[in-house]
Amino acid sequence: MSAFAQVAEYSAKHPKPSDITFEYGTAGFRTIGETLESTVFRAGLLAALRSQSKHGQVIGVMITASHNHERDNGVKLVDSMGEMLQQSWEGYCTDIANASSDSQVVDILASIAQLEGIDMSIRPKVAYARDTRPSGPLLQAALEDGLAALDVEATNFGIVTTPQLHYFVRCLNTANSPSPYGEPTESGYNTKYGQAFLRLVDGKPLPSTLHIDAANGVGAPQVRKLADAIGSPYFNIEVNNGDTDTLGKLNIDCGADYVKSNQRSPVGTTLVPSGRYCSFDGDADRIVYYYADDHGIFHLLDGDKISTLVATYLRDLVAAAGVTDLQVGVVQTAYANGSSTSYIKDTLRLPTVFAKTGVKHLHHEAEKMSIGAYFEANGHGTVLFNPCAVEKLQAVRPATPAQADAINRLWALRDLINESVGDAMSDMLLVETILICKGWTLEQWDAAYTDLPSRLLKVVVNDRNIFKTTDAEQKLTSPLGLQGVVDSLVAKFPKGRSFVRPSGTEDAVRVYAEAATRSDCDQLAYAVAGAVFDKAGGRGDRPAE
Ligand code: G16
Repeated sequence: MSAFAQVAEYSAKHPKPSDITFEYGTAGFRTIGETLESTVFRAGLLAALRSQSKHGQVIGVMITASHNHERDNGVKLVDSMGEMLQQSWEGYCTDIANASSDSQVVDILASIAQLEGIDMSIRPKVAYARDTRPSGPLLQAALEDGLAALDVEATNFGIVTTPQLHYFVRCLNTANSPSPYGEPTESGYNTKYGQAFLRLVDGKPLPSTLHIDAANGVGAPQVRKLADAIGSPYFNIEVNNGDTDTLGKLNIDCGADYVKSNQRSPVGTTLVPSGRYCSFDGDADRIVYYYADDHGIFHLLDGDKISTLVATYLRDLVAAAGVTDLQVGVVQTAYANGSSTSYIKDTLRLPTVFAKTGVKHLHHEAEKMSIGAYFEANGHGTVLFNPCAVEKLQAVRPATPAQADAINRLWALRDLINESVGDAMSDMLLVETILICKGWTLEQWDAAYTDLPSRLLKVVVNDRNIFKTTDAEQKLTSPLGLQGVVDSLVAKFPKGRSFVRPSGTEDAVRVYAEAATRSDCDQLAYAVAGAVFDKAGGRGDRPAE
């Protein structure tokens, strides 16, 4: 009997909407939740094939739309080391999602199996989870049909954060290796990261309460469990926007994306000078910090501030450990504030490279560095230790107690960091560790450099697919002539910089601008957004200050 014998029958239960073309974008498929049943079913089929192509290793499937509106949902595949799906498979995902009939679904599976030389006798293994969205149960049922159609050995991790699922996948696939990543359970996750945190902060002065805005998403229950597991005044938290039961609250006027884009505190949070605040996004893979100064002015500590803090700390520890030839580097995207890039290059004297938006792109660049810190300005990122760096650290024979301490701290930091993907909870513990060890307030952290004023806008257009970019998404090649308009607007403002790119997670075009003053920056951002609206089929209200 063919391995795909049952697929057509199951597929008939999840017909594809004829009027939608799906695309595996920045972070998998994302659109209105109810329209995604066929796509999630088919993602289950592909996850099975991917597992077989990896000789039966576990592949993850996460049902989430992260920072997007509650009515949206999405699905993405997690590769065997907990990283994002290998890019060469993204095309398969798009192809199968758009197959117009059940028999075409089967044909595409058969052709992938042949192209990839897959041994269909291997039993596939898939681990899956979802966030708190109302369309989650419907999509989960579709996924389970996809897994049943190919007789997958499936593990349901329930409602967890996206980075927790990435962690579980890595744990499952390294369980019998010389370096197991950890226990693939929520409590294993909390114990691993919690214990590493306590090892690093032990004996230091206690910090004040950290107020966490959980975007009314899955991060709320999970960070409470983490705090219970840590059970120490070193992690004294208060969770705001932690309501996952009331419909219509997820990511609304709160969460990391709202705080970063609007540069203001989330709903229900009144900032008190010297208070400490951070926001997760809806599936807790991003984090930003913020505070109010003595005049009540809001200050944001975004992904750039996190990467510079972390890179500085790692650079100093590597120097104290006396390891030669071990270079800390930083990966950024075009959204990185110009001041942060100058600070990394000129003050920290660390190498920095640019990648396209999407942590999958940054991750691959960071893998090339000895110790690579990658963060998008929106607060999505992590740190990677490359195997050569690990070997060099293992080879060091410390000559002094200070050197031994630095090496121990580097190992503990590695245990504290979720190397599979950007993770708000692990990143938060990392930032907390560094601040506690340095005895710093958020204001002291912020003092390293001053951001150029920046603005991020969204423009809704008839067809965002006409927008094509080059040069790490900093220049438009289509629509023809629009880049020239952007360049002429940028030239009018001192320290001006602006770029336009289509979102891969929302039906919109993003406009970023920065300039020497707030007023110049806003003028530039709205002028570019207006040009996009006028010249590329803007819909709804024309962007205006
Ligand atoms: C996802 C990706 C991020 C990306 C963001 C926005 O975040 O994982 O790497 O920066 O989307 O992407 P775009 O500008 O293409 O819409 P999340 O937190 O929504 O998963």
